[in-house]
Amino acid sequence: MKNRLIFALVILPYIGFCQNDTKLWYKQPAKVWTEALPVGNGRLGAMVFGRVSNELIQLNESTFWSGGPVKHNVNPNAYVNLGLTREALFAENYSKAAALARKLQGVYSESFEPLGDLMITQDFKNANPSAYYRDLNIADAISTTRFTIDGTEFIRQIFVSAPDQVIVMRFTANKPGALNFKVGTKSLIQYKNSVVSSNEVAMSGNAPLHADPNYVKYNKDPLPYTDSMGHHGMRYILLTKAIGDGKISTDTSGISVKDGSDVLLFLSAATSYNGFDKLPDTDGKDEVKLAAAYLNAAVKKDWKTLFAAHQADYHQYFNRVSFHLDVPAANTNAVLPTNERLIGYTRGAKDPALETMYYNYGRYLLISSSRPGGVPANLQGIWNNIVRPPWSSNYTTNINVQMNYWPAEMANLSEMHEPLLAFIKNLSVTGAVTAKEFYHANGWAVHHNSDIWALSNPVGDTKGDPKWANWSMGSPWLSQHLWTHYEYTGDKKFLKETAYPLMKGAAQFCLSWLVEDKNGQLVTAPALSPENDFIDDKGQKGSVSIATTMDMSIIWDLFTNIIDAANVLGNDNAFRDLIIAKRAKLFPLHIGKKGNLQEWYKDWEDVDPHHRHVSHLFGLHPGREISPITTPDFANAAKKTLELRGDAGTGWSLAWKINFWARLLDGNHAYSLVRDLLHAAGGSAGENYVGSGSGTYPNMFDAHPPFQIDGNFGGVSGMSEMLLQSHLGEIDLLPALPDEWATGSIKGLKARGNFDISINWKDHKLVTANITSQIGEVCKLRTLVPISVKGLAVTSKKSNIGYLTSFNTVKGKTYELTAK
Ligand code: FUC
Repeated sequence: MKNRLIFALVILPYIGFCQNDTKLWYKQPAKVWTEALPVGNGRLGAMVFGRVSNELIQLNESTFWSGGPVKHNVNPNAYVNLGLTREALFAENYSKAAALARKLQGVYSESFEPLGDLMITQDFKNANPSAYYRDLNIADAISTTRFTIDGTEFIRQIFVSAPDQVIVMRFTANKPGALNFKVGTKSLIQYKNSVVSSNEVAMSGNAPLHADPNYVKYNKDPLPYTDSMGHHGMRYILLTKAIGDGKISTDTSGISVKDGSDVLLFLSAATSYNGFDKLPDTDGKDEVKLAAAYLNAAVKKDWKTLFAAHQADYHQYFNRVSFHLDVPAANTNAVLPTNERLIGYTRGAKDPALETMYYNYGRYLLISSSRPGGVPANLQGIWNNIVRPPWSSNYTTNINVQMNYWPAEMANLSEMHEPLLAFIKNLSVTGAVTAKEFYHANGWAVHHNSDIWALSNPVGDTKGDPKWANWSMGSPWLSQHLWTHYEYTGDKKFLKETAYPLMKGAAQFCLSWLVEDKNGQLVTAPALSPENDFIDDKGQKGSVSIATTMDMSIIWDLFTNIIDAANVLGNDNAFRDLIIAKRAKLFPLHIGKKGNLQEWYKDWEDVDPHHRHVSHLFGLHPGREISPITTPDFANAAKKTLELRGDAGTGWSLAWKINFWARLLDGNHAYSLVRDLLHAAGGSAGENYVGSGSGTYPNMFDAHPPFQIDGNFGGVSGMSEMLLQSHLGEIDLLPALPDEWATGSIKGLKARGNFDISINWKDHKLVTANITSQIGEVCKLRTLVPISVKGLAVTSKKSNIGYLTSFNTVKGKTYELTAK
């Protein structure tokens, strides 16, 4: 203990580790998956365990899913039952409506599959390693494992290159000839190993043709590899090649390296996935050719060249933003290995650098799991080691996939949003068939589950609980991302050619889906408030009802965005006017008897008042219908709702609540949820971190539990919203700064209108800010103190909250603000 203190207080400050916010490090190898370290390039992912004699690198490829293109018209009875469900709902027979709603359901989504394991065996004859260390350096996107055996230091480094599309590992020993190891591959999916050449091996096979979700237990074969027609799931291949000194040889068990000292291992993988609508076995890509092309190009380059290209690529994204908080003088927690550091933090240590590290880590994870041209980050990003993973590791649209992308624009990673935007386009194709065949509706519809095949029907197979399966607001909610992308970039071509037509399609679905209640107001029926249950005024429990607040808020949001978009584009006025008229008839928000924002059509009780979903606050975040600035009464009601719901929740629920409290301009409450999200999962001691307790695993993955990446991303979004908001047509600087973040700075955030923002603050007060106007929009600022703008004669006007300052900007110019 004494030694540790001396190390912490005397040595580490010199090496600058005290403020460590870019290195996850450990003194022992990973025992379990949530201790292993994730690396990735958006397409290829690896989990590095850092074991000494039996290293394990678990591998993923983002397009490797079970199944094939969606087969439509899976439930021809849906439309008739939609009518019957509505009849039951308007007759207030909610249990009958729930039973009928099941009859609207179709097939389940497919699953994201693990590719395989790379096993590295290094026989040290039971000698004990000393000086063991492993880390993940998120400033450079590289992981290192280092240890010494019998006086020889062994180092293994691994990164995943986006420019070269391969995983590169380097093995070194600081004594010539000391490097002896074997490399083998295996998979939980059907596979076969073969030899390609004297230094290259291959593993290949097919994904399952279908994978039942892990909670579906009634099918005889939950994981078929073929059907009666002889179809197969997509093909995959993993190529592994060693290059270096020493003697390298191969056989079907893998690659052997003898008497080397510096060896590179290249991993290249590809699948036959060829788009959401193509059969991957008969109409797939040539995965062998693809993987070989990546590999053969990469092996011609040396480590230095490959690493330099990787650095240049990664840094262009990661270095856009830097977030700094002043650290208390004796921050001894920050010098601990990450697992111990999380436990210290959970026990109450102040460690602002851990909070900024969580922020940086979320940005790292987004850059590593979502790249233009690829598929969106799923429930686990691109990291999954289970064949029937939790919730199929799919795209869940009643909160999760959207949360993955909340930080994309504001944290200056707009390009990483692209896979989701492209996916939405795919969904509009399958969703048009679903809308038509299930409901005889216009436009496109998406329900709560999807997959790489852009599945859009309500899942559940007529047996699923409607409270999740029948939620139908996927298309309007996802459309918000199209509008947000435009708002941040100002890209009118994107708005005109891509976003607006898709948003309009979602609005057309909503117009078909809405019906009039007896008061002539437009309502949704069936309507869910994911995944909560009510108790109606007769004491009946149910989940399927009419016009939930979430449904109405999502539709209000889409309609408002459509109106704004049509005004920007200056066309489609007739449709805009129709939407204006319909928006005015939407069933409105209500304040309940407890002073809360009403969740249901009527002021009913909740079966679980502390339910993890708080979907009825959609209008507060990610929507813009509710705000203390524009609608103080509804904002107070939203606050009451949050108080009644309580802070506790799953990982993503905690993350969402950070965003809610930030939007309520309550930085201290948001901050206390940041602390909850960063809890070592499994209780304050953090020892039992597998499978219980929400918060953060030792590798800093979010614990739902189990691992779900949405909490990591929602956390970044929430922390950004504490420092900058721009959803109300103005840029609010430091809207929810907590007491604990008294002094700090953030550089490179984005605000809507395509402004780059850097802010410095001291003793809880704004000091200076720099705003670069990328497209020359008018800059409207809200600050808690009056400001001056260098070179401009502007005055700050007092407002209901803080001060407003407005000025015209010139494209490309930076404006320097100073607090008065
Ligand atoms: C939603 C949530 C669950 C979980 C699942 C993947 O249905 O209610 O908590 O996050 O998605």
